[in-house]
Amino acid sequence: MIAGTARLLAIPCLIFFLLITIPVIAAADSYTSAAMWGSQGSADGQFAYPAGIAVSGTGVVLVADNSNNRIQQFSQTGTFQKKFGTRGSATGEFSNPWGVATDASGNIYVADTFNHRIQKFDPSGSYLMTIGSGGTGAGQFIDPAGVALDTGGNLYVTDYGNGRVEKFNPDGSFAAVWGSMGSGNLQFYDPVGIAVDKSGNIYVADTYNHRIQKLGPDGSFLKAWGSQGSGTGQLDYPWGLALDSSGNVYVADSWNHRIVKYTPEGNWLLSFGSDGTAQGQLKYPEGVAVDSAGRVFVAEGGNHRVQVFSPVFSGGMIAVSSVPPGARVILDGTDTGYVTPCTLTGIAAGTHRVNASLARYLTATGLVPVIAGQTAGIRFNLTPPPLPGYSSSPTDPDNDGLYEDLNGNGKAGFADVVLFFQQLDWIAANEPIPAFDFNGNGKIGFVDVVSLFNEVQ
Ligand SMILES: [Ca+2]
Ligand SMILES: [Ca+2]
Ligand SMILES: [Ca+2]
Repeated sequence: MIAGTARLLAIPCLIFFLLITIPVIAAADSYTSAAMWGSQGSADGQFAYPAGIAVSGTGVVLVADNSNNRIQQFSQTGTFQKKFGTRGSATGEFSNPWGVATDASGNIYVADTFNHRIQKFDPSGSYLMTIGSGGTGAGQFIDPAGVALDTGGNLYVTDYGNGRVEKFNPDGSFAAVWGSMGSGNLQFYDPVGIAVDKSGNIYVADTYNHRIQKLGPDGSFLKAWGSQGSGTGQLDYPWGLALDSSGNVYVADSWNHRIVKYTPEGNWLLSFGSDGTAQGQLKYPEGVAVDSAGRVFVAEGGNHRVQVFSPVFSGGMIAVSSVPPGARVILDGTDTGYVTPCTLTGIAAGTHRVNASLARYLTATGLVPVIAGQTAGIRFNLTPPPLPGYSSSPTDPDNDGLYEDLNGNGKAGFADVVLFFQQLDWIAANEPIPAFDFNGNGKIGFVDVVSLFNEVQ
């Protein structure tokens, strides 16, 4: 026994882990202006009070050029590609279009506001259909302002003048109407921006109530946040609203000349922008859209331009898991207080040493390269220490968390049962109990030897 213990101490600490880098976007710390284009006018690439903005799945930027009564299409870097529409009320014509959205096929939906209708176009800008008409009935509008699509291709519209939200089926037929004019829950006062998350929850910029309302997929009231003002948590005429791929909420807080970002639950994360004309400043932002990389596109009604903001990350994240779970996580020699599985946030870019420590299992160590803005993942397979006189750890051939192969030769057999019987007291005193508790009664004893014997027959 003494000789065995001496040999055990001589064994170098074995390391077992898997390292995976997961391309998940971490939380941005701030945003910086990356590009802007446009000026007041009616030439290609110029704007007159641009209102709505959308980024399609194929990456083109569509702008509802409100007072020019047209939709303009750009590349993500601002190269003018095409335009369609002119002032009028015939199909394909507009009267101060406000909101614009695209579906999964790239079809374009335009809130043709003062014509009290939604028009649908194919990705090339050819007219497809008209949805709704002027009025207060089901499926009718007074000045529809915002449009959004869910993952199933259903259309949602903020019916600005009627103070409500309407839903239409993919074929354009009326599906549902929610809300009425007012300031209570599920009441709206001139709502503009609208977006739908992957679960079907509906976010509405309840503009003249200076708040955001969140509805369930069935139109039920979930929560509201915001009040008029310029402080943190306050809004002043929130117009456009968009979601990113994680469901975070971006609001064009128009009269505060800023963009506000919230969690999906409505918790304030950050804001950026201030009143002005310089790059990075905003004037009456009306429309907001977010692309799959997390870049924020803003239609600035007051500056007659589009400005693009890129997320800035000061650090990354490390997602740590282990088998079995519950190990303490030590980062660069300091106990983080977290146990696996967990995610460490705000980690400086560079390589970090991570340890996972669980009572009686061998401590595992790994080096994790962290990239700002990304989540690096590390998973530890924690193993029991070798039995006295053996150099290999026991193994778990069938991966059920029980280590039937006590001598560590990779397979479970009668020799392992004999070893278990011989070292029963040592195992009970030194090995992790769950790894050898073959009958599952929470302790190690002779019955476990019998259970193992029966299992390896
Ligand atoms: Ca097993
Ligand atoms: Ca064995
Ligand atoms: Ca037992």
